[in-house]
Amino acid sequence: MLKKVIKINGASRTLIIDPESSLSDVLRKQLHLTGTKVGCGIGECGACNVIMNGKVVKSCITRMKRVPDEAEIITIEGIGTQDDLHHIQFAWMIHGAAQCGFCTPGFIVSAKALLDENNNPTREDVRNWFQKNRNVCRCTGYKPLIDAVMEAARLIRGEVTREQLWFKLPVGATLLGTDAVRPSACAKVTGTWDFGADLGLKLPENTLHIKLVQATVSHANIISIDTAEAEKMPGVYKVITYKDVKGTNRINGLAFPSNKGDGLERPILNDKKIFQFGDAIAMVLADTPTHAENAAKKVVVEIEELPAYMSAPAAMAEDAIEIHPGTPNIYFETRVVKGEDTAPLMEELSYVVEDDSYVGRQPHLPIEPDVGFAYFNEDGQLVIHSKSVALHFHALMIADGIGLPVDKISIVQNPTGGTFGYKFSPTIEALLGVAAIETGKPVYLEFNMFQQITYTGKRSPFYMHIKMGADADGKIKAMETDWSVDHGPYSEFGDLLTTRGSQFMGAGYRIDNIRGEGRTVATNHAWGSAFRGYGSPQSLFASEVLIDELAEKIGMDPLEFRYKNVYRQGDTTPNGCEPDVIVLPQLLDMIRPYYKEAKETANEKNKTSTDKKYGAGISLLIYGCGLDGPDTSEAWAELTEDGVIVGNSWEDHGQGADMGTLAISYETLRKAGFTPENIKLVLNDMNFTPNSGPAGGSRSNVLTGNATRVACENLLEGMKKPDGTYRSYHEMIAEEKPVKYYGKWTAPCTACDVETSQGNPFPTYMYGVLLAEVEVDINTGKAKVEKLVIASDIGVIINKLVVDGQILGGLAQGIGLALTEDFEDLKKHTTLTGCGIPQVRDVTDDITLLYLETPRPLGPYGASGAGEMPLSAPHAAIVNAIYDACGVRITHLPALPEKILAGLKKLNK
Ligand code: MCN
Ligand code: FES
Ligand code: FES
Repeated sequence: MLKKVIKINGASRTLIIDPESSLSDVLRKQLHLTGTKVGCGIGECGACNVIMNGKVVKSCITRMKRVPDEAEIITIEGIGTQDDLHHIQFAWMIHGAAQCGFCTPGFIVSAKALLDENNNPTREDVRNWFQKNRNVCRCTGYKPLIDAVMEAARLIRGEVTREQLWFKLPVGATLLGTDAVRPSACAKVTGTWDFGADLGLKLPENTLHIKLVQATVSHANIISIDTAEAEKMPGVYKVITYKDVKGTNRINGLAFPSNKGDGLERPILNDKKIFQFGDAIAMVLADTPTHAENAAKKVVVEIEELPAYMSAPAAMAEDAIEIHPGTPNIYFETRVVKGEDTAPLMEELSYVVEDDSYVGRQPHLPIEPDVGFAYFNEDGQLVIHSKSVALHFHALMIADGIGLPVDKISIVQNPTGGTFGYKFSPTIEALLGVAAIETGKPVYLEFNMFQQITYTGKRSPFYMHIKMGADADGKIKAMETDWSVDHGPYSEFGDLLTTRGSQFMGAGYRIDNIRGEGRTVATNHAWGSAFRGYGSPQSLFASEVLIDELAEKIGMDPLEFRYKNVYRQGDTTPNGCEPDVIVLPQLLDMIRPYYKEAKETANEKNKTSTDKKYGAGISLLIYGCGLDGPDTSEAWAELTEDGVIVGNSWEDHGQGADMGTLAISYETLRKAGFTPENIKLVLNDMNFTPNSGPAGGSRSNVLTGNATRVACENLLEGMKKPDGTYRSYHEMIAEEKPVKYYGKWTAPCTACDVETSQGNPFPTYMYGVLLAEVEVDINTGKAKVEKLVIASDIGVIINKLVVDGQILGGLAQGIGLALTEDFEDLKKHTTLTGCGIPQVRDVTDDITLLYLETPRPLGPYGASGAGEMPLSAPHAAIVNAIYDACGVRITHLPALPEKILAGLKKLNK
């Protein structure tokens, strides 16, 4: 042990510390300064940045023995408080720079050190600074962060005042489309928004720490699990295996009726078999995390290794054994039957192209690793706190498995540091449930980044083949599609995902005749979970790249070819229903001038440039809002003495559920004179908030927005007096009128038939057209996105800061998907950097956002969704631009330098 005196946030503190412990542990665990976050834990993300003696340091890798005596350390808590914000924190709020907020303290601390040195930086200086200090953000696309630092610098220099910058709402005016700051922003910028690991440090003393014994192979029979040695280790309370699980020990994957499996193949703790790397085989519960970790190493698992099928083609091979005995590896099939038979048509059409394509296992890479805890409350109910973005679904999915009736389970969403969809599936909820049931004590489980990356769901790779035919006039007449979805070993939502192939291959264009067939395949690579865009990034990549190939064959410009074929009034989607609104021609019109300029600029540059080649490409971006068919959401609104409390389970990944709920409630309630300050939100606690469905499928703004609107309308209806004015709270009580009103909204939709894929699955869609400009280094094959322009129509904008952030963040993930991101190699793709997360230098600062706001007939106040559209096909525009630059057509992502280089070599032969 070491005694050290350190000055923390201006105060001298005497600490007794383990010299080997990290500064972040001492700050968080000994000093309870939980504003400093730990993401990667290995010096890659900057979430833990603090200032030490004027320099930014990564506290997760700074050993206490290296911290000088009397060191002056500044953490986020020392920069400003909720009552006394620093200019940087203020600027962060007004630029919507904190989405999930997990990276926020680390960035703000880093920015403080920069502005202390130089209060007049250029944007490039700021970008270089964040690059140098390895600040990584997965939500924002970085641009708002740079905007915030530039604004803070202006404030520091006294060129503007906060008063001038703060959004002010004229009395009674609408909040829609404004830059109003989300309610959680202040807590996020001050480091007081307690994420799961922060709350974990504040749990009662008798809390047990869980560590997992995980599979180190991808496919095996389990012969025995020996826990004897582990149970004798210091501090161990219990070692839990499948034998201890009171229920069926299976997660319910909510399989479609036509799924050949029962959806019950995912064990909570593996019993007979290991299905993938990282599978949880046992849980060790101990008094400290270290004791649990040490004991976990002593559990002996005897296995018989089986051949691992690490891709759909491998698992579909004739000689492949069934991964789940009794269920074929191809366990779900769907078809598209629209219009006439396509085979004879293809024979006759003037222009026919076909190609294979592949979009891989994109990792979600939130900066906050998975975390949660559970306990029994005073009513004997099991309460699980996690990052769940599907509270009611998850309770249903784990109830039988852990052996409790669903009404004895309550899930609460902790403040969440991004999920991008991986939390649409339960991860640690059932493990926590089993541990709490087995011990009767509070239990806590956190993943490190390695576990987050290797053992949470991933985007499911699609192997696709599309054939498209156009007539002599350049009108698309027929399409044939075939796709195989590698969904990993667990079926949950794999059938639903596979139907996305039928919905989004060829989406955006009038194609009257389609035949297609898709299938879901069990493999031993990472289990498939939802990822932003959910099947549309795979499907649209295939069709949007092929559209360029078809345009080339016809000899038409890709933009004009799209213009000729996109939905017009009366046209139908691949599912045979009319789109909600017709906006693609207008969006292409908006992009056209930028596109022409981009092409000219690229041509000019290419005339003189030899080592670098430049190009421009476009793609359509489309996604539907909702779970297919008559999707439903619920909310409530309660009148109180002080105003209105609005309750719903609009789970917040970081996208801005709080802002959406507030703006939509206020838009309804302002008729009765309520102000945003009168509206209190109660979100995401099953004991208080109703079933609003999951925050997936970009459905919440439409579904829960509508349910919230209806709840508030019902309240106003209840408050209405015969003369049209509204009763006060006291009048309502005096008249014995109810003060709490429920709202429910169901989409008037029909799910697609799995045999034809015909139906009307979504109440609204989101549309975009993206222009990407790239530079390709023809010596290295490295492609760089230089500029993006996106024209979006997501209906009426509820909050401008939020939607700008959604679009910028989604595009940044699209750059990653196009060029670097993957989770394939279990040795290499195990860190944020190894997985190719875009850093600030990888995401262009030159992004233009254009909007068309076409009101949606079924959206709340005309709004559609926003979250997934920007990631539906940006990678197609980037890949189309790479082709335009250098003639190499990448059809299998990511477009790594070696692939481009190989393509260039082939061209030069
Ligand atoms: N919005 C708006 N105006 C519109 C449309 C939407 O202001 N016309 C706002 C909404 O109020 C909401 C946000 O945009 O705050 C996204 O709305 P919506 O598209 O309905 O999506 P959900 O609220 O259902 O959120 C989920 C969606 C999905 S599916 C993923 S995955 C996702 C995403 O949003 N993951 C995210 N955005 C994310 N953003 C962050 N920072 N982190 C994630 O993990
Ligand atoms: Fe320290 Fe990532 S750099 S947590
Ligand atoms: Fe940066 Fe979420 S706001 S990681």
